[in-house]
Amino acid sequence: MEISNDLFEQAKKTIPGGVNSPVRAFRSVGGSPFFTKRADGAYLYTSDDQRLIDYVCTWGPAILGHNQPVIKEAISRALEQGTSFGTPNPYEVEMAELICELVPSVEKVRMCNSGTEATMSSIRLARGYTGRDKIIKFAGCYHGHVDSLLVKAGSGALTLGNPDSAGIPDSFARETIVLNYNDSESLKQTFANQGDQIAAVILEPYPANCGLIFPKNNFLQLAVDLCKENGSVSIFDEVMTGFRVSLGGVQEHVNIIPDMTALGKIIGGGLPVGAFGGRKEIMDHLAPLGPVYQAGTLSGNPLAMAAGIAALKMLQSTNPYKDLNCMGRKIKNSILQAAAEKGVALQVPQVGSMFAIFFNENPVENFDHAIRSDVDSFKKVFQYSIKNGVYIAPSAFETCFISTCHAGDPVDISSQVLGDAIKNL
Ligand code: KE4
Repeated sequence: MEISNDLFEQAKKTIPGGVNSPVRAFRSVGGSPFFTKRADGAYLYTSDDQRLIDYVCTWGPAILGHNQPVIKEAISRALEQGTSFGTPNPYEVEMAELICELVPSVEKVRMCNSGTEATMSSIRLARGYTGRDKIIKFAGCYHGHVDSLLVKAGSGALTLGNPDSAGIPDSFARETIVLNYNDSESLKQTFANQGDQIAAVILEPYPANCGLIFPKNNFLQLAVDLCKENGSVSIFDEVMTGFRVSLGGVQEHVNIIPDMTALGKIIGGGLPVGAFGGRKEIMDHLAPLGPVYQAGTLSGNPLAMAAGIAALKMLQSTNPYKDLNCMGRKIKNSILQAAAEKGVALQVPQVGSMFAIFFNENPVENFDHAIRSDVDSFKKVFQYSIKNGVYIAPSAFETCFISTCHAGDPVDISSQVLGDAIKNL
């Protein structure tokens, strides 16, 4: 019996479903999850003594690879001074200045402890700033487990087949308008009908929680412009794409600047962090300056700040984005090549170090297209790949991530294995 299986049975006795986050349970890809003993570079080392090339990268943070020496050194240096102070500390200022320097929309930023906190606080601030209640989100976008955003959500919710979670009062859901991503007409119409009630539009600029989807027909600029015209707040949820697609996120990549941005993952260097920032006049509505309350015991924690600063500075100095994109293209092309040989219809949306695999005849431009993809074929590819040492996201409705440590053998081996997985269908 594999040790991971024993551990999973044991975990299930005290942790709901045996996991601390649902998507880790492998529910949609079958089998039970492996347990990781340690991680290094591009690899995870499991309790069953398997070495896996990791394309989940702890869901995004590990863009510089696992166990990154520079980040580790920064954490241990900070650790010498203590773990948490509950007072302002110099690291917070350095982190805030870095984010303001690198993310075009951010003039002021507040640190928190997860992407969920970042998006939750962003929409509360937008509501407080505008005095309005309605929020527009898009089907399939996942913004963390925020009550009013767990409506037609992606990621784990979609993976488990319940994009609308139980426990959300109708009164909350009623304040959330759900539209189709890339549907410019419905967005225009909604603003025409009730623009003066809309506090904010929140969107993943590149939705990556229902596979990976790209904007078309200037959809992002339209969302930002309609908000400006109607006195609403545009919020880019760049928790995943921030510092991943480029140093300044998608907003820098496409030069479309929202009013506010939610961040997380990479800015924690692997430790728990979130952040939300935007225009000064909006951010200054936050307590203690303004009437919108938001707080956090461990917000700006020195260890997490030190780790995140090290990660951002390393990304700034090495600028790995071209190389990451080359690796992404190599994997994409090998999968497409194998699919052509096999006569299998699939799409491989890829940007930089992010890619997804849709078993779908047509390009996937929104949630409805995504859920028509063949998840059984995805499951077979997942199972074949993991048996051959390659771990891709355990859901057809997630995105895979590449780190700087994947260069060379890891990418070459993975391209071969993923290609073989397709041919083996
Ligand atoms: P966290 O609260 O999990 O730190 O961040 C929530 C969040 C917000 N916004 C976006 C765009 C996100 O992708 C996420 C979280 N991403 C998922 C993976 N798709 C985290 C994995 C998990 O839930 O275990």
